[in-house]
Amino acid sequence: MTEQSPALDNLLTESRTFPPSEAFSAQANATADFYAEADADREAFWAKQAERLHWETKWSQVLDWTNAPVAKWFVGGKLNVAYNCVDRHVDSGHGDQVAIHWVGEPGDSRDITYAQLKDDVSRAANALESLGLEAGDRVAIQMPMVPEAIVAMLACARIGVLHSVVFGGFSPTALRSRVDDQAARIVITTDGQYRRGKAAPMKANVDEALEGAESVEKVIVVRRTGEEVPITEGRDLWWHELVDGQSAEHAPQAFDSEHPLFILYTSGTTGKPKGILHTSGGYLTQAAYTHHNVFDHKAGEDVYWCTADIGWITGHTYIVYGPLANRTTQVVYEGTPNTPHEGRHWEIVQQHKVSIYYTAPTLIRTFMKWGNEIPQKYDLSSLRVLGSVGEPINPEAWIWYRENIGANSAPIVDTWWQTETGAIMISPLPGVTATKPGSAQKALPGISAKVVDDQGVEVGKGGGGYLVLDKPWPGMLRGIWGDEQRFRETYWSRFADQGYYFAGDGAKYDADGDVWLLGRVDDVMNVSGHRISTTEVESALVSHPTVAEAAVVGATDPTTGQGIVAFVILRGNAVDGGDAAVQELRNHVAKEIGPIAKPRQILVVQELPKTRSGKIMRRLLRDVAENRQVGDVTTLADSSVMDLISSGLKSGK
Ligand code: 6R9
Repeated sequence: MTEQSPALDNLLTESRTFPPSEAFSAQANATADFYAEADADREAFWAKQAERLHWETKWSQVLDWTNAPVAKWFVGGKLNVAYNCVDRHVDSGHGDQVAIHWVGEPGDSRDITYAQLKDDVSRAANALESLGLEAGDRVAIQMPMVPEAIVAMLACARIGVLHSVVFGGFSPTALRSRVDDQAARIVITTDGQYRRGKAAPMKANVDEALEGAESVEKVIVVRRTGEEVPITEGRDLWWHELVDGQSAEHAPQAFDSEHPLFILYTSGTTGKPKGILHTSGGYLTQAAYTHHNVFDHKAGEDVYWCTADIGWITGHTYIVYGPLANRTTQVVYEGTPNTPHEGRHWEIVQQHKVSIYYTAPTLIRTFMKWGNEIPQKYDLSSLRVLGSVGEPINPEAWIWYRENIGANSAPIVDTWWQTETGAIMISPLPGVTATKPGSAQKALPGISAKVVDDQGVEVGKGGGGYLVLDKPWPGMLRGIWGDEQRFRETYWSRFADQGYYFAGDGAKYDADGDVWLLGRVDDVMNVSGHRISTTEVESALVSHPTVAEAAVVGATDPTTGQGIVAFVILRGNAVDGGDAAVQELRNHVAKEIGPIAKPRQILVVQELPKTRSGKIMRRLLRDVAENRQVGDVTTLADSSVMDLISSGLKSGK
C-alpha cells in the first residue's frame, strides 16, 4: 500500500453495559485495586501470584528478560507441576473431593477424586519411567476426552517429559508431521473414540501415521470403545496392562521453573504447523491466577466446566493445568453437544449443578440456531459465571448467552488469548468490570496490551490497528520447537524497534479505551480504501432476526479492491432464502454499519467450514467467493462441508 492506511473504521455502535451486581462484587475474588497494584510493581504482583503454587525451591529473581524475546520467569525456582495439580490437594486434606466428573458420550460416567487422580497419575508416571523415558523426552498424545488423556498429560509433567497433544480428529498426516517434528519416543492413543453416537477408529489412524516413524519406540493404547485393533508386537502396549499393575507411589521430582512442560502445535497462516513451547513455573502461575480471578473460582464450592477439547490450548490451560492447580471440581464431557439430543449440555449443567461454564462463540451461535426452547427445559440456576473464548463474540450471541443461559445476571467474561500466550490476557473481571457485549475490554492486572498503528505508535480512543503485547508475561511461549528463527520472525519482527509481541489480531479502542478484537489481521477487508473487519459485518448480519450464523470474506474486486461476500445460515423458521430476503439483509448491513459495508453478495448456505476448535476457515470461503478451486480442507472438522457449499451454489440454492 502506498498511501497511509486509514484507521480501522469504528463501525459498530454497541453501547450497552452490564455493571456487576453488588452481591457478586461483594464475594468476588478479584477487586478493582488489582490493576493499580500490578501497575505499581508488576514483578512483585506476579511474585505474589506465584505463591499460589508449591515451590520446592523458591526463585531468586522474578523475571530475566536479558535474553529477549526468550523470557525466564521465577529464575532459580523449582517445582513439580503435577504435584501442584494433584498431590498437594491430597496432602492438604482434600483427597475425597471430586476432581473430575467425567461424562462419556454414550452415557457412562466416572467420578474421580483427587486421591484417585494422584494414584492414577503416579501409576502412569511409573509406567512411563519403566519404558525408559527421561526428563526432556517427548510423548505425543492423540486421544479423545477420556480421563486417561488428562492422566497421561500429568504423568508426563510429573517426570519432566514434554507432552504434545494432537487433536483427536487430526489426520494421520497431521499426526505424523507433529511426531516427526518433535521426535516423539512414545505415542499414547485409544482404540477408538465416540463421535456423534458412533464408535470411530483412532488407533488405526495412529498406525497409518506411524508407518516408518523412526523416533517412536512404543505406542500405548487405552481401551475405550472396545473394538478390535491390530497390535504391532514389540511396539504396542495396552495401557491397562502397562499401568494398572504399577505402584501408586511415585516421588515427584522438582524441576527448574523454566523446564519445558509441553509443545502444542498451532497452524500458522502458511507452511507447516508451529510447535509452541511452554515451560513450567510461569505458565502454571498465570494459568492458576487467571482461572481463579477471571472465573471467580471458589475451590470446593464451584463446579466448573470448560467445553474445549484437550487438543486445544484452552483444554490444556483451562481443563488441565489452571483448574487442577486451583483444586477445582470440574465436568469433563467426552462427546458432541447434540448427542443424543440438543439439550445435552444443559442436562449436564442441571445434573452436576455446574456454576462456571466456559465455551466458544461458535457453539453459542449453534445453540441459538437450535432454539431458545431447548435450554429453557432445564434448571440452569446453578450457573453464576459464563465465559467465551476462541473468536470475537458477536453482541447478539453475547446477549443471547446472557439471557438464555445466564438468567440475565451471570457475568460474561470474553477472554482473549492465544496458544502462544499460554493463558488469558484480555478479559473483564467478574465483579469488577461493567461488561460490554462483544468487547474483551481490558488487559488483566499484570498484563500489558496496546493497539498500535503500522508504525507501532499507540492509537487513541476510537482508533484501530494491531494488537501487541508490549511487556513480557509469565505464560508466554518460550519459542517454536526447533525453529528459533521462525519464532523471532513470526512474533517479534513486525514491531522489532519497539520490542513488541505481534499477536496477528486487528483491534480497536472504543471511546472508553476498551479493546475490541476484530479478528485476525488477514480477516480485515479493504473496501475502497476503508478497512472493514469481517467480524463487524458478521455481527451486523447476525443481529438480523432471520440470521443464525454468518461468515464474511473480502473477495478481490476490480473497482473497490475487495468486495464483501457473506455466507449466512438462516434460522430454522426463516425458510425464505430468496432474492428479497438477501436484498433485505444487504440493506440491513448498510443500515447497521453504513453503505460502505453493504455486502456485494450474500450466499445462503446450510453449514460453514470450521476447524475443530470452531474457527471459521475464511480462506476456503474466499476460494469460493473468488471462484477458485477450494484449497486444503484437511483441518476442517467436517471436510464435506465445502462440497455442500459449492454444490449448493452451483444448483442455485
Ligand atoms: C485461546 C485460543 C488464538 C486466536 C487469537 C484471536 C482468536 C481467541 C478471542 C479471540 C476475539 C476472543 N481469539 N479468543 N478473538 N476475542 N475472546 O483461541 O487460542 O486457538 O491459538 O487462537 O483466536 O484471533 O489470535 P488459539
